[in-house]
Amino acid sequence: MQKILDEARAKALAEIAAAADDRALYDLKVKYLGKKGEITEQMKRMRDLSPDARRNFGQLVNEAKEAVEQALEARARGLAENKYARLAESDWLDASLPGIVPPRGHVHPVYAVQRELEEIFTSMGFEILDGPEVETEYNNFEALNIPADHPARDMQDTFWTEDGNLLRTHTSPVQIRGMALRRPPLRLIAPGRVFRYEATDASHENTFWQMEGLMVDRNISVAHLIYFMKSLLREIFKRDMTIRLRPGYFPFVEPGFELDMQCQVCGGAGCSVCKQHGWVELLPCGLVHPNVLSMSQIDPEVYSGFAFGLGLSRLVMMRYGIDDIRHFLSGDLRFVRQFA
Ligand code: FA5
Repeated sequence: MQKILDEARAKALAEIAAAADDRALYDLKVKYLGKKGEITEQMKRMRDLSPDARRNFGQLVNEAKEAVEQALEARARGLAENKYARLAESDWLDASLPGIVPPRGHVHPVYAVQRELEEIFTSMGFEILDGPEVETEYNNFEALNIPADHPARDMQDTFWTEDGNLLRTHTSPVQIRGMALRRPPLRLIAPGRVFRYEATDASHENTFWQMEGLMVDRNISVAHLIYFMKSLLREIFKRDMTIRLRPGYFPFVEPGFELDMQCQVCGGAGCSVCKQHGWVELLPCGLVHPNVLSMSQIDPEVYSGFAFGLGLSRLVMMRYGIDDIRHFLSGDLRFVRQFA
């Protein structure tokens, strides 16, 4: 009996030492220590022995059982260590490597300049007003002294909606909204998108950005207008720009002016942006027409005001030397990324 036990113990230890994985180890545990395992079977035989022999043999069986249990544990630890060593070799990580930088967006160049303008004007006491892109005919034209049969309606080709409204052709209707919301003295700017039904070229888009400016108070004159326009240009370009002021006609201002800037794309030599003239129309302006004040229930005998309608898209073109306005809404990321 002892010989059988010794043989079973030796075989178990050898097989456990050679077990290739956890599954094989489990099978060996069942084979030797399970209910019908080879060592368990030896225990069952003890009942046939005399009390003395049973005590001796029982001790041997227990020793064999313990030896097999220890061998199983040791092999399980060895297998686990091997597994982690292999994993560390095949699946390693260098914690000192730089991480993967996620792509980061940034604002469109038009909005970047718009934000700068908003800061400049709010620091001078102006408030920022927003208006809807779908406007009423009244706000876009009539309240600006452009009645239905006025030839000035042809100056801005219009997208009409089926219900008689329109896509605003300029930011000037926000002047009207501002005067309905606030009583003088008032100072406001209104940046935003405007829409015109017209053919596009290097300096004309059907969708572009403008920024309206309006100041109404007692004794506002052309001197105020020029001061604020100069401040705007100085802050944006950080240097003196070559500009010219000439008379301009807009039904909602009197007198009206056109402020042109020497083309920054060609330096004034002539290119497709300035149509070979060397000058770009940028900042029309004037003193608010008394009719416009009256229609907004502001007494033109008491108050006067100035207004300007900055061509914001063109200002951004001049600032960065962009040679085609159509880049702005092209959706071409190579263009936009240059301003990151
Ligand atoms: C107006 O829109 C007037 N509302 C401006 C104004 C406001 C005058 C207040 C007086 C007082 P105009 O149509 O000229 O004016 O447009 C103003 C500016 O927008 C132009 O000087 C130009 O810089 C820009 N602009 C006009 N049309 C386009 C276009 N199709 N594409 C890009 N920019 C344009």
